[in-house]
Amino acid sequence: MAIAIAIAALVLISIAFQLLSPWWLTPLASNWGSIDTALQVTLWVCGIFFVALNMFLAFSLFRYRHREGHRAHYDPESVTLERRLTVWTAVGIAALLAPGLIAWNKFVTVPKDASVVEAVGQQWQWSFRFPGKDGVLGTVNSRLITPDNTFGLNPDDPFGRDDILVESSEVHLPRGRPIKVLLRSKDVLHDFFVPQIRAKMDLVPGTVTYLWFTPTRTGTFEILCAELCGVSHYTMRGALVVDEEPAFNAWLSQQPTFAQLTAEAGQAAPNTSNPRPNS
Ligand SMILES: [Cu+2]
Repeated sequence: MAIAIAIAALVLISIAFQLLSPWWLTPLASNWGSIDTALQVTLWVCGIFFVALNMFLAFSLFRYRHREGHRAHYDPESVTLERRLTVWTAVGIAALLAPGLIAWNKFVTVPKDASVVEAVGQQWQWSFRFPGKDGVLGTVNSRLITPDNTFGLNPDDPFGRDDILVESSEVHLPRGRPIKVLLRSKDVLHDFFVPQIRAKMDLVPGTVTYLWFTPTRTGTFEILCAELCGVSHYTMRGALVVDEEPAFNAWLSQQPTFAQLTAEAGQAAPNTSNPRPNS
């Protein structure tokens, strides 16, 4: 009896916590309403089953409690009950999976007109690279990373000369255009996450991952690393500033290109020396 009351109380407290909790999704700032829909459907399906199953358990404990003169009877199989359980479990699982699959299909299908930006993660900061006027990112190699070439750009690749390098962890993007974010890590696993954008993806050393989104409102949003990546993981934050197109173009035009930075560093361009010729 006490257990039945405790289970019913837990259900009611859980519902109250959900209704009164201040911790809810931040207002959406991208096209990913379908991810919110998937989250809501998951919450509702799990919530309904959580309440129904636990209340049934509490009811059964109360209804079939031990009483003098009552005897349990052995009923090992019930075809009707098993059929119902199978059907309703299948409906529940399908309802959980379907919205996620629809959202995932959109998530992995990048629009052809998406503009590209690269986000580079390292312990414990972000930096960013835009392709420049030619629209193509130059090739990179971790072995080429030096204090003067923090992105590891290949100095012999003509596509890399005009790449725009943002060495601060604040990046600007224009509102209303699809953006493909290429994700590259210099060291360990990181995860690019902007709560208001919803989209997040792991950065995996040795490969390039990606995600895409269309910013739908201007503002400054926090970029987080959502993968425990070392002792200072919590400091790995950045800022995503969504501007209207003219303000974005003005900001972008102030960022240096790889060619400008190498010239500043006093290196003759193009630089053909390999910092580790023997490796
Ligand atoms: Cu990290």
